[in-house]
Amino acid sequence: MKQSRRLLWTLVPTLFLLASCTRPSVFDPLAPVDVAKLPHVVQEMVAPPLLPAFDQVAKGGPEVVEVKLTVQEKKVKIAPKTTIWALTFNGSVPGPLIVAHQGDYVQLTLENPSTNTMTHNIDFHAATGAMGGGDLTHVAPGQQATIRFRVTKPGVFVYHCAPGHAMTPLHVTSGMNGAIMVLPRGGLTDENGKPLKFDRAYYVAEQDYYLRKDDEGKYKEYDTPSAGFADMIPVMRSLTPSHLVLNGVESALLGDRAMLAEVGEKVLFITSSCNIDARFHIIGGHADLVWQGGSFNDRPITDQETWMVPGGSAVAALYQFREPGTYAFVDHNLIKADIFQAAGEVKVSGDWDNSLMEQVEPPHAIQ
Ligand SMILES: [Cu+2]
Repeated sequence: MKQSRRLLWTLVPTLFLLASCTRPSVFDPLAPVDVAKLPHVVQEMVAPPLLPAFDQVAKGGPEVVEVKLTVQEKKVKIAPKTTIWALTFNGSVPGPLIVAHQGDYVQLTLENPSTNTMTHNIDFHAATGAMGGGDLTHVAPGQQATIRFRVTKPGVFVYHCAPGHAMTPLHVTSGMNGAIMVLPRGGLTDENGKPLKFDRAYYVAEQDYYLRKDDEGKYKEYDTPSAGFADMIPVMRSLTPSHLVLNGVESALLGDRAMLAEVGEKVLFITSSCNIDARFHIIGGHADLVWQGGSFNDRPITDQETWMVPGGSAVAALYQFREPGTYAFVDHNLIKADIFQAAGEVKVSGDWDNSLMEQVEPPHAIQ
């Protein structure tokens, strides 16, 4: 009896020590850090739906991720008979997806070339203070500004131009919005808290435009970007977009521009809508995991048919494709998908699995 009690007293501290050693250390994204001593990495931006090169699991401690966004005011044909003055970050709608890890700093340079006509800025929903950086980045044509902010919350978040008052929705609905993904340093975890790797990732954003037709029923074109603003306001007041598309222009994600995947792959979709509510659905499958609200601090919900993206936010969803074929990627307000053009495609290659679905009889005359 005495011996077993002695053994117990020996074991208890050992077990306690072991437990404390195996417990994962909690990363404190607010812990003081000497920013001047952090390594810098330059992230080369790419146009959506693609993402820049990144590590799913951070290789070391926090770093400063340098990103440059150049404002481009440019004419873009968003539909067969509609050409607009798009206001863009780096020329694409949405702007490029930025990727960092929790606790990193994003050092963002916003450049507004002298060839542009308007003042722009950028508000990051992933940042804290100063209107998300918007107050510190108002740049007139010919100016640039740089901010550095710590990404303390892991998740997906939108960024957008926010010059103030009516200019904010005018710039956002002219294309000036994008998203940032802040990964946990140890990477994503599934619904059970277990480490999760994905094979590919795509960024898809819904874009609403508010354009006016002329007396002949044609969408008006303008000589300068701001010339159309007065016409946009009354259309905006109806809260009814004239155009709704995915990734800026009709057919941006259709046909030979469809997103690609292979059977068995886990694909992470970062979805956003900066202004209006969206509800995404991929026809012929299920989102195995959805980080509702966009926070990677929360456990993902499972097996969702459709996920909501409230205007002004981003949400991540993970799909494992189990059958080959072309999947329609839609806003499942089907009026948005099929009367407007808020639809894209994912083309999945691989072998068909009859155990999941099989055509028992092709369509034929009723007998
Ligand atoms: Cu702007």
